[in-house]
Amino acid sequence: MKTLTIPTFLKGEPPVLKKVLAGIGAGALLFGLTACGGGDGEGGADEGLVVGFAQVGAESAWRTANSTSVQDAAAADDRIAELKFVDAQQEQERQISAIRDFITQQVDVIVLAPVVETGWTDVLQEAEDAGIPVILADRGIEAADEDLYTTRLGSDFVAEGRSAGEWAVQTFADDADGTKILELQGTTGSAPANDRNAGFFEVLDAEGLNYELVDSQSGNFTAEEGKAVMETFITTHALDGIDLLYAHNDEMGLGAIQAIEEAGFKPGEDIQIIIVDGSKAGFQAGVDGKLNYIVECNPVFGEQLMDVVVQVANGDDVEKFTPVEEGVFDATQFEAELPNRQF
Ligand code: GYE
Repeated sequence: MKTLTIPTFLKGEPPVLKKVLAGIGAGALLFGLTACGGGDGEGGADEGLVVGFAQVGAESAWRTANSTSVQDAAAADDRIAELKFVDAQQEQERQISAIRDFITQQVDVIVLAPVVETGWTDVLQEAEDAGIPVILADRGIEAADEDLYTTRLGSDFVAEGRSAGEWAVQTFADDADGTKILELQGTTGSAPANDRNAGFFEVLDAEGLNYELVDSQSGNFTAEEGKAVMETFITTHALDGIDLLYAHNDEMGLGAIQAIEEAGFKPGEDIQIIIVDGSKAGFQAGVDGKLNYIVECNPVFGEQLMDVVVQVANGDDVEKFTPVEEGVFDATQFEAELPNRQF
């Protein structure tokens, strides 16, 4: 891979210009640029892009599939010289230091999957000051910072929440004494937790469903915490009379299913369950009759992301948001769909 030392007066320039300037051979030497090594051995501007990716962590099957998709796509893509991959273990601080390292290393493009929505202003401003474009992959950030990234490629989490809400309304419309709901939220402050909650209750309220949100807690998108929160729900509220569990991802839903079974109840029957993601394990639980509805969230967008990286590095116009296509699945579809799942 190529290491570049960029003079301060070039730091505000777009990456393409930096690359072109870096490739001017003798001129580059005059300006004090040094280039050594080389991804594909061609040297200069043809070497390919160096991309820094600050990933959330490895909290779920979705996340692992997403990391694999991005890493495989980068490795197979001649336009990419190197992907610097950082697993932030679900900690924003680690993502902030990863971005600062990417800036120091003068990567061409930074890809960030922000663990939470807020707290990005300073570090994204630093990237902008260094002339390095930032692409959000998967999760979004607060609207106030929308000028500090170029584009986001990922899911429409509000739409996912609405899909879950529409199924709940159809399923419980005739429940005269009111539908009692438990919610297992994703990581507090994350875009998918905020939006999956908002879209779901927006539909329930708009459709006038008679419901009560009995409890709502974060299980941090992990099976372990999902199970622990479900155990607390069972201790606090018992399960008799609870109609529906809405889990913001597969892992928390699968953890909750264990807790429900250990308490002597039948998941999918005594309490209906919605999950979001749609991993193999999630679909298998559906085939086994342990959950009732799956809202798909698609992590396999590595190749699409590489196209966006190249467009952004070239300074092309890109949409501010590109949604990934996703479906929904009920009990009649679980078995047929299971073999199609990629993660
Ligand atoms: O649903 C969950 C993961 O941000 C869409 O993060 C992603 C979510 C996904 O931990 O399983």
